[in-house]
Amino acid sequence: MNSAYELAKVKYRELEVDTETAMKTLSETPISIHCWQGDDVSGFENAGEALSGGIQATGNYPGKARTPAELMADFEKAISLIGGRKRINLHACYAIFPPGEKADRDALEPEHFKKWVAFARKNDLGIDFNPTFFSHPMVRGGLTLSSPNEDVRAFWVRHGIACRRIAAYFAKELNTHSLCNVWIPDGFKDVPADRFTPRKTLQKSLDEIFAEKLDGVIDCVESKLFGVGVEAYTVGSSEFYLGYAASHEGVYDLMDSGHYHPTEVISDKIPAMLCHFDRIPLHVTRPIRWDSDHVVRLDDELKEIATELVRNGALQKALIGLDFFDASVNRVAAWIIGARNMQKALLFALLTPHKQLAALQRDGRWTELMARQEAMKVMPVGAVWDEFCRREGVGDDGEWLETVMRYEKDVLRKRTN
Ligand code: RNT
Ligand code: ZN
Repeated sequence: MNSAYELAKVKYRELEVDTETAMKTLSETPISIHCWQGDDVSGFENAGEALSGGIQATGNYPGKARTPAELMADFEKAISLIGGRKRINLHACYAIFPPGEKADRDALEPEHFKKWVAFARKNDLGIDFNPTFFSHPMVRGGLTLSSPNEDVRAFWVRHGIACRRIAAYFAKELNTHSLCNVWIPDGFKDVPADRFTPRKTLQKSLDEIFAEKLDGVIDCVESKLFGVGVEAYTVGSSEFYLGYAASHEGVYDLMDSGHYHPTEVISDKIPAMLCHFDRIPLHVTRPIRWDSDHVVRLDDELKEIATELVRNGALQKALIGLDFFDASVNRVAAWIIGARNMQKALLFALLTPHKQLAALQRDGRWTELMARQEAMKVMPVGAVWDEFCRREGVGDDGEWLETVMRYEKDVLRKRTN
C-alpha cells in the first residue's frame, strides 16, 4: 500500500466514492484485445493478398509478428503488462493450418483454431471472433455479402456460417460467450445508381448467416460510414444495421468509435442503445480526421464512453473490444497503451460520484454541476491507477515500458521482415 494511494482513498471517500470497490470492478471488467494490432491485420493465410477493404495500417516499425508462434508470444508479453480480465479477439484470417494444408474461408473448421483455444486456456482468456470479409480474391468489385454475383455472395454466406460455428466452438470449449462480429467492406467509390438493391441483398445474406441457432454466440453487425476507396456509399450503414439488429432477436449492433461522422460520438449513442438493447458491443478506437484506427489515448471521448457505461450500470451489458492498428510504433507497446487507457477511462468513471452529479442536473443546478465536473478532472485518479497496477502485478506507467523495450531488443529486432 503506498501513501499516495492512502491519501487518494481519503479524498475520494469525502465524495462518497470507494476506491476499493472501483479497483475490484475494474479488475473484473473484461477487455477484448484484438489480435490484429500484432501484425498490421495481415493474418496467416499468406495468399499474397494485401490488406484491402478500405482499411489501412501505415508504418513499418520493425518486429511485426509473422507466424502464430510470434503473434502469440507478443500477445502474451502485452497481456503480462495489462491488469484485469482479458479476452482475445481473433479474425478468421488467423486460422492455423497443419503444414501443407489450407482451407479457403468458406471451408474453415473449428480445428483450424484449436491452437488458439489451447492458447486461450493457457492464458485464461475468452475468445471473440470475426469473419474476415476482406483481403481475399473473392471480394469482387469491392463487394461480398451484397454482391449481385451469386457465386460471390454464396461464398461469403458460407464463410459467415462457418465462422459462427467456430465461435460456438470457442464458447463451448472455453465456457464463456463468444462475440461473433460481421463487418463487411462493401461499398462504392462514387455515386451509385442504386442504393437499395445492395442493402436488400445484404439483408438476405445476413438472414441466411444467422439462421442457425447457436449456443454461446453473441451475434453482432458493425456499421461504417466510409472507407478509403469506398467513399461515396457503404452498404452496411448505421441505419441499415441498427434496424437489422432491432428487428432480429439475438443480433446486436456493434458500434465502432471511428465509424460515424467526425463530430458524432458513440458515448452519446450508448444510453440511446440501452433503451432498446441488453448488450452494447463496442470497438473502441481513435479516429483522427477519418477512421484511422490510431492507438486509443486517454482523451475526452474515451472517458465519456467509459462514463456512459459506468453511470448507467451497463458494464455487464457492455462487450468492450479494442480495434486499432498502428504499424509505426512498437506493436506490443501499442496494445498495452491502448488497453491500459481503456482501463484508466473506466477507473476515472468508477471514481466519479455519478448520483450526486445527476441530482445537480435534475435540480437544474448547472453552475454547481459544471464546477464539480471540472473538479473531478484533477482528483488523484493516478494514485489509484498505480495501486491497481501494483496489485495486478503489471507495473505502473513508469515501469512497463522498460520491459517492452528489452523485449524489442531481444526478440522483435531479431526478426527480419
Ligand atoms: C473496419 C472495422 C473492422 C476492422 C477489423 C479488422 O473499419 O472497424 O472492425 O477494423 O475487423
Ligand atoms: Zn471495428
